[in-house]
Amino acid sequence: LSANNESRGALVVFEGLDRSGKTSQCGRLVSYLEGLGHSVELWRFPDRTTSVGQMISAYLTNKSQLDDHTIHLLFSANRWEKRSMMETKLKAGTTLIVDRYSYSGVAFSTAKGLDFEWCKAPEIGLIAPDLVVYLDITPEKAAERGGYGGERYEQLEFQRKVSQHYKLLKDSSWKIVDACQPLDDVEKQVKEIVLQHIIACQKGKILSSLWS
Ligand code: NYM
Repeated sequence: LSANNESRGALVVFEGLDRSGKTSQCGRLVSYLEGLGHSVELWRFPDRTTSVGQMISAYLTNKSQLDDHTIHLLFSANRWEKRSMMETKLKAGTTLIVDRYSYSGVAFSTAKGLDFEWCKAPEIGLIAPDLVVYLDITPEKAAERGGYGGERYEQLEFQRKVSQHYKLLKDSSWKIVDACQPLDDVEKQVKEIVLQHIIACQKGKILSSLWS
């Protein structure tokens, strides 16, 4: 597949519980797509490099305390500050592989008890992914994978709630991949699904906005 100036890149988002394998799969996928000659970049949210991202990072590592609504809006602001760059890249033909997006924002905050519609509202108008790959793993299996780190939210009971809330966000852009399979099998499925979507975007699939 050769890059074509007329065609846009695809916005591919990976979602799933902590330790579902998102970061490994995103890395493998990007190397694979680069090998095929695609223009592709790996992004992640939170993007801890910006000043908003540094506030988020301090919160996640328990160096600061923030009201639940406040941190929710910071996660959203962190996506908004990258929105125009995201649009520019996609229109220039670069595919973006994004480790977490608005679905994490809503699933984690609603798991804390915040209102679902309130949580979705600040995400309205962000670019809608062409594809959401949900790496499906039970919270118990995820916990067995070398255990969680020390960040906020990385606890079994909380991950159970996140898992339930993710399910409420599933729409037609989602593809559920069984993340309990061996990594190589997950990788193979992911590659196939993503390639199909990249081709659809090259053929002129229209960019749309959340949540419509
Ligand atoms: N997280 C991530 C949220 O609570 N809201 C968001 O909008 C996003 C993008 O941050 N436990 C949570 C999920 C993770 C944590 O993510 C940090 P990572 O992928 O471990 O850096």
